[in-house]
Amino acid sequence: MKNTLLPSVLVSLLLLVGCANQTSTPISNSPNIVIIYMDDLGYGELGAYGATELKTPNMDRLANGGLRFTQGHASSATCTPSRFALLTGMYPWKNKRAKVLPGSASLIIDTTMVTIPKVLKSKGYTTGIVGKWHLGLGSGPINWNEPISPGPNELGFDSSYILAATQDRVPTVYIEDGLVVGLDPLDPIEVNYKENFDGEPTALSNPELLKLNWYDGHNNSIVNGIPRIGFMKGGEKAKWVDEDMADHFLFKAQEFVKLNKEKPFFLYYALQQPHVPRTPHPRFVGSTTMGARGDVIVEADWMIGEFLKTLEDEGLMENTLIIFTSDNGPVVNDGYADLSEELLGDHKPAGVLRGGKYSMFEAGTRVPFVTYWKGVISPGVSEALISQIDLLNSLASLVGSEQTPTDSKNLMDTFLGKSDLERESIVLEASTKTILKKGDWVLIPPYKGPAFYKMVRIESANSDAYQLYNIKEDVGQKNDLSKQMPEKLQEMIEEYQSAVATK
Ligand code: NG6
Ligand code: CA
Repeated sequence: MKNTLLPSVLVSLLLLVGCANQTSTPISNSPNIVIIYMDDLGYGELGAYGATELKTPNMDRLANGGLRFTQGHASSATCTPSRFALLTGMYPWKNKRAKVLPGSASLIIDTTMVTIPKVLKSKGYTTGIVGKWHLGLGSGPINWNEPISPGPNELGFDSSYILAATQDRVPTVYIEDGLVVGLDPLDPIEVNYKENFDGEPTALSNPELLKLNWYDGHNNSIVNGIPRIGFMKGGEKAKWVDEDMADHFLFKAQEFVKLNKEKPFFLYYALQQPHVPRTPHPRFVGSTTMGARGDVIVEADWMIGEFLKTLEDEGLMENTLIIFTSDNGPVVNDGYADLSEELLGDHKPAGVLRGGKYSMFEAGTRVPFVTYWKGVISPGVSEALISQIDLLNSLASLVGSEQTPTDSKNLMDTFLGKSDLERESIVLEASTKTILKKGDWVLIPPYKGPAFYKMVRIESANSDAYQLYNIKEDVGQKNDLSKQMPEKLQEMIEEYQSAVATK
């Protein structure tokens, strides 16, 4: 039976219950669920979030046709920890291994842990991931020429089509259900993050082979003329074509939907844009005046539009909850000389917020966050403080599964726009440091380190003293109130200490 068709008796019954409670149309408790997860997309990059220099009609369609959260947070200002928290509902700072990982890292989620795909699978969902993983693979040194396990398929995903770490880290191959796609057994893959393989070109030894220059780091193996982090040998036929990656993932995401449309499905569609290296397909090159970074955002927007068309063509729009968000805040120069900084113009990736990727300031974790469900979620804006960490128990509640005792709060009614319930507070992480956000207040404890990350040109928020901000009155975090408001400061310090003590 098609999951959009409920037996008519059940429908009438549900309608009756709905009327008795004077609520709107009753909702299905097993809609398809899609998480569209961007990589490094900032709070200010969507038209719907105030961007004027970039056109994002498809992301805006979700944001304006759904519920647009103005205080939706990733759990961390970098990728791996945010993705860990998204899937497990656990604060990433509780897992020492939840740090930006090399491509050779082993899996950092214990296979006994509860995850979103496991919860949904237990309720009959078919579950899949397409796109960026970055949570490690295997349980020791990885042999890329044999089935690689454990990975997403051991954490509740029925199918997986992933890039292991990041687009800038080796191995630069796709992995489907634990197997490198297109691998020629006569040309095995070797990966090393410490030293190069004899005679293999690197960005330092053979700069003439580069079509894109490195700015910081990124000077190891060269693949497709792009220098990467880490060394790789072999696997020639299996290597991805960077410019085709977005189309490739879109195709896989569409294929997953078409294959699984008869039963409820969960798809984690983790796009690689606008993370470095930014490699727009030629048809998107020059689609903005901002160079590669702007062009890949437009490219990603187009992909999302095509993906939505597939849901429409398959008649699934009214029965699919879409969650759109990003793993951390924006960065313009993240280690490649791709002119994104020079060509940025008036675009403000972080919008009105201070900081960016890696930063403890608001733009590190406050990201675009939208819930969209045609006919069920009324278009609107919510100022509720929510986090991606809350999706685990919220989705569990939606599908009638039990709550997991973890850091995830059931805010499903808020995600559906039926309530203003929000988190009372949240501990956010940036580059292994933690801060507290509670109500209108943000406390940033003292941390050693540069106040400004020179290479990426982002303010870290490191300081010798506590900082206190009222983000309702001062969203740009310009006025540190720690000296003016000693009592509030003390209260927040105590809250922070007790929040990080509860392991
Ligand atoms: C940094 C990389 C950066 C990016 C980041 C991870 C350098 C100089 N910088 O170490 O380019 O890959 O790691 O980004 O190598 S994340 O979004 O996956 O967290
Ligand atoms: Ca990221």
